[in-house]
Amino acid sequence: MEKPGKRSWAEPYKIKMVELLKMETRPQRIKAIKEAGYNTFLLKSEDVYIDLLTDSGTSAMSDRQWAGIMMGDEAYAGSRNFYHLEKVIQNSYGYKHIIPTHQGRGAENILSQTMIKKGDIIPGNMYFTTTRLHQELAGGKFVDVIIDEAHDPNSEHPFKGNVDFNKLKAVVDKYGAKRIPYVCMATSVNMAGGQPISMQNLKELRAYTSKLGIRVIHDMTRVAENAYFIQQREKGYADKSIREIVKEICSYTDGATMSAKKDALVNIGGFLATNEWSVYEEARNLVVVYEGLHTYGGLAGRDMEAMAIGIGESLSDDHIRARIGQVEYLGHKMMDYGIPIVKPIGGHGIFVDAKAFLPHLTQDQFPAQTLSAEMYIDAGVRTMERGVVSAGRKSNGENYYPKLELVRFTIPRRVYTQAHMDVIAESIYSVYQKRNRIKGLKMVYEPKYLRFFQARFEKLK
Ligand code: PLI
Repeated sequence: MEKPGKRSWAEPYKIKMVELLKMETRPQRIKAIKEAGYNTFLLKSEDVYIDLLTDSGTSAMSDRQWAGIMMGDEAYAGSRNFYHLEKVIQNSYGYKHIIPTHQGRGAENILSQTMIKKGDIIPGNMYFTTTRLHQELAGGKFVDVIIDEAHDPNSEHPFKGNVDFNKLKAVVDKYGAKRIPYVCMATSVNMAGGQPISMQNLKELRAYTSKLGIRVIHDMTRVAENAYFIQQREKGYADKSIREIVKEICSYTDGATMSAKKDALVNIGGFLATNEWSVYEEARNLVVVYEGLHTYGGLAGRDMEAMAIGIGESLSDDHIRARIGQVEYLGHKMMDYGIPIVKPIGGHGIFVDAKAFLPHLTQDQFPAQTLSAEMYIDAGVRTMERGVVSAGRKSNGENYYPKLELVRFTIPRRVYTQAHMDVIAESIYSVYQKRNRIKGLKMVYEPKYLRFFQARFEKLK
């Protein structure tokens, strides 16, 4: 028998409970996606076989987290679980003041209302849908200052989440530092394909903004995944733990918004963090208007306990290695089949380049939306459009036309097995083989905000 070459890794957990899946027939799936207006957000979950819509709130909690759920202190004020969560966030991330929120966008709303005035400019390393909308609703304007490579699916730049200082300086020169309340810096940039920012770039960002008196606010939704890429790719970090790297990242920022539904391994929850007392005071005042008292912020005590425990688990090196290892396994399988994907492989999913996959469709025929629907029809795999539909419209009504027209195959944490990854790769290969015959879509219903969630489409004849 041949000796193994590179040794395999395996998940650092075993399975104690399973959730049974149902697989519909192809005609049933064709009917279901038509009824859903060719929008995977409008499918019923029970009609889905493998659900890669998002990694948000879809991860499997550990036995310890479930035990924490039983330890919920459901007091209206001053729940023991809040103080536990506060301590874990302060120790793990280093931020001083914490306000829990029901999820990430709750924190974005409060942050935007606290910091942004009408006419303000918020530079950021690529937009995120809910983040930008809250900035706009508060009267601000988002300006993209990410490096050009982030918009190129084929660029192999190891840190596509980096800020381009020429772009940032141009924004400062044009508008003046006084109109910039903060730079919105995301770790593991979602819309670029889960791409990391380097520690070096972040240090330079800190030095540059400090001189001008501009804050850095951290969208830390997937900070542990970013830390993994720093550990693997950046000089000087190979021997540092994920925990140490995460803490260093946070130390170069003034505050953060967090959707704990991703990295932190819970089904619901988020928080706003700040090192400034005055920001905390204002935000603490607003949270009671939108979320709930500042010691629960829209969460049950048990949710805060699960989050406190999940944060600890998310910072384990073994966890992150297996999590990103699984994403990379799927990515390499797709590349072996010749599928055009965003490179390098990102942290939370595989992003397929729909423009390259369906080159005969124009962006107005929604290639990514189309491919996402086709993936569901082929094998019941639910994915998400991240292209022109997600990008939405500018305040003047014009469509944003993003360079990236992607379908995201998002991998929930600790949920699916390697065999599921094989099924997904085989399914996309089968769709790829008949790509020339795939027709595009037209939008027949468009909601005003975040249209990708509820828009409806029909097949072009
Ligand atoms: O979905 P929320 O409200 O808990 O979080 C909003 C949010 C903020 N920032 C980033 C980078 C996100 O990825 C994010 C939510 N992302 C979702 C739902 C996703 O499917 O990627």
